[in-house]
Amino acid sequence: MPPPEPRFHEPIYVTRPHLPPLADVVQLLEGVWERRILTNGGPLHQQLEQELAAYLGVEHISLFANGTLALLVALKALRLQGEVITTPFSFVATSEALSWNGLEPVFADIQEGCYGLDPASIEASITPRTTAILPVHCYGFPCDVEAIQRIADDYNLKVIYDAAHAFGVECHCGSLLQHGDLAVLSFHATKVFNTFEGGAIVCPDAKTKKRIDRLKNFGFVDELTVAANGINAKMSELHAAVGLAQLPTIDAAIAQRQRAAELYLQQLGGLPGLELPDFSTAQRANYAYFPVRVRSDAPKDRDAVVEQLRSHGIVPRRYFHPLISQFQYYCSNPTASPSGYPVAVRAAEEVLCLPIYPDLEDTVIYRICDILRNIFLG
Ligand code: T4K
Repeated sequence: MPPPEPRFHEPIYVTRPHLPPLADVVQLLEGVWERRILTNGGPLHQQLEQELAAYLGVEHISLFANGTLALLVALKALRLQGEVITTPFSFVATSEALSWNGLEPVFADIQEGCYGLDPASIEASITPRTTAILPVHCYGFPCDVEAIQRIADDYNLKVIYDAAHAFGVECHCGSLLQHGDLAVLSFHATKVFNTFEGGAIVCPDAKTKKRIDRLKNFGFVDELTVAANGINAKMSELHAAVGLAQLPTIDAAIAQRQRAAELYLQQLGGLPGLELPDFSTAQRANYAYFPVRVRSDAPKDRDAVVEQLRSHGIVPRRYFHPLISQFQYYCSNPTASPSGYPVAVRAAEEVLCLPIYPDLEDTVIYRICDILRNIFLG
């Protein structure tokens, strides 16, 4: 028997930030107050880089003020030009990072199920001007990394993964973040691991990390030398303190997310027209999102389901509607026509991300599932 219905006094949002114990953050901040090293690669920044690399199972990591700046610098670090094949089914920052680098986004289609770029569509989008591929591990589901790497090798293209959603995800060969030339994380408040605002680039070697570390610090090599057109994209000690205090709590937080996802799967299985996410494509999933599909044979369309949930104080999100390519800024892009990415168009019409976060109560999940059962079973 499900527990009794909760009484909602406040809306239930798609996510709620995971926070470390405040006392642990304050303890770290006491050291900052003593040292008066607030930013520019201070000791907490360095410690977090080391601890994250160890936790994530990668060699080198460079911290950033946010994921968007990390994407900007990752693309810059690879000295790209021309066209970059990317997905329209993502947060707009993915394409904005290309435009800020003077690169042209070329929108290709995604795959059913994992929502990552479709290798066949990537290959069909390659032109003599293509220099790289920018796929997204959408919702933390791994892209087809092997097929994408094969294409990159065949056509001599770089691969930069937007791994904003993929903190802690593992595939059969270890960390998903090891794939591609670079992988970029977001530590925004809404992410599995957050530093309020923050991000990182996973680098394959020390030389690349050095270049990236310089780029995020105005391009300075030393006091007298600026070697590249850099930017200020550094993470401060305050944000690093939040990350250091949070990291020891992350395994438990992911386990809580998994529990919530399993409860949804158990409660929503078999509803006609409602397709549930498949987390089994990762060796270790992070349950960052719980995207369901309201299929065309469902009794109501996706937007009507959103309205009904909202009327009960539940605020899911339609990530990622509209598609990036449908925003006004990208309308004049030659590849913006929806005919080029039918799978992404359908996903943008059907996906609904239900609330999921570590302290989401079972009673709330039961209530959300009751509302959905009423809609789908009539
Ligand atoms: N690449 C991808 C694939 C991304 O998804 C993102 C960011 C990026 C790159 C860029 O990384 P960052 O530069 O952001 O590090 C949110 C986030 O702002 C954004 O980080 C994220 N993707 C995107 C998918 O979601 P919104 O517009 O949905 O945020 P907002 O403010 O509506 O937040 C969603 C819900 O979360 C709210 O309804 C309530 C809750 N919330 C939010 C915040 C900020 C809280 O409870 N507390 C909070 O502090 O974009």
